[in-house]
Amino acid sequence: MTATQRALVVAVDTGDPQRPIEPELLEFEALATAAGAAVVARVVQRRDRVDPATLIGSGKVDDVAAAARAHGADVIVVLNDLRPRQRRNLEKRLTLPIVDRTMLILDVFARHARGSEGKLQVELAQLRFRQSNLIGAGSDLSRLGGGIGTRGPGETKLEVDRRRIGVRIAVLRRALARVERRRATRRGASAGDPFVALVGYTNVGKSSLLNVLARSDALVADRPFATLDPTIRRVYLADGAYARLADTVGFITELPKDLIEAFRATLEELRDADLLLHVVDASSADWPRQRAAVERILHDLGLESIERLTVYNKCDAIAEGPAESGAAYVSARTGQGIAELRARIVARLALVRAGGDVDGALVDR
Ligand SMILES: Nc1nc2c(ncn2[C@@H]2O[C@H](COP(=O)(O)OP(=O)(O)OP(=O)(O)O)[C@@H](O)[C@H]2O)c(=O)[nH]1
Ligand SMILES: [Mg+2]
Repeated sequence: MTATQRALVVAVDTGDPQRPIEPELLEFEALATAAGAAVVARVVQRRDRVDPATLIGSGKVDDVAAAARAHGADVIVVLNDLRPRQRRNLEKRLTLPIVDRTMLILDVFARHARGSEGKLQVELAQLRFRQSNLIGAGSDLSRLGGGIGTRGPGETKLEVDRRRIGVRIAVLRRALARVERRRATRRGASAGDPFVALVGYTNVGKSSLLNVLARSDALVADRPFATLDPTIRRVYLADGAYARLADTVGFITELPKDLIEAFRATLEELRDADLLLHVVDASSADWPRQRAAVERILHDLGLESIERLTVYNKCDAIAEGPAESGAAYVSARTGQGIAELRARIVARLALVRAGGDVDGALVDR
């Protein structure tokens, strides 16, 4: 991206008591920042349901236009997912590019994917999203002028018409299948040690934990989706006992389905895990919502039957945390609880090996 884009945040709060809007707004603004934008203002409208034509009420659109002018915004980022019709109507009246949550997440991914597989996965997700939301041919994209929502490994290739997007998707699928076959072969060769995988909400400290456990130096950053390319390290557990520990992309509430689709191969590898370490950020007031979102995604991916150990991280940053029997309490920063974590992993793996199908009734989660 060239100059930092000034983003005006727009959201509809439907007042669902199960889903307070504040944590979602904070998370959304962190995504906008990770996409390289500066959030200049917020407009939140409280209404029972979104407007089918313009998302926010028609009168509110004028307020948004005024706020955008007053703050010199050059992009509108919308928390709620937009239907193609809502997007078109808003763009007509606001004459600014409109980026919704899915586009923002895809954009953060596009900015940070490094490996060839990650790049292919991101481009595939972007194209599928553009295709299903009727974005993609010429006008919208050139109006975005290379800012958020347009960036990607395939940026120039995105400027093709819809018919060619279909062709490009087929090419990407084949390329990804080749990369995945190569990876599967490599994985087979390193089998032996049990396979343990870190899963959890984005930014909870999964990579930091991998680093303390494996004494490695995977990328750690205080922003969503720092890790996009899967990493595996050999980790010492106890005398003569090692595990292969995998770090992977973090989850987020309503992970866009096009992303899940594109990252399916990476996520499906989790099925081979003997044990999942579900890392939770105990220092975040938002941890119960994050934890529930992860549980839902694990379920959707068909991973709920894999043995799971909950690991509350960042315990250095709280006076009193959640208390859950069977869970581990650690700090990747101070090393507190790490020795116990290794011991718990050994114990859980022993149960998995002994029982084959030890169920939750026997094991405290
Ligand atoms: N206070 C505290 N901060 C931590 C701890 N572990 C990680 N962090 C911080 O949390 C932020 C995220 O850490 P990462 O390890 O990158 O988190 P992640 O889960 O891998 O994040 P993604 O890959 O982006 O999903 C960084 O700023 C870390 O320094 C901890 O035990 N205590
Ligand atoms: Mg990470």
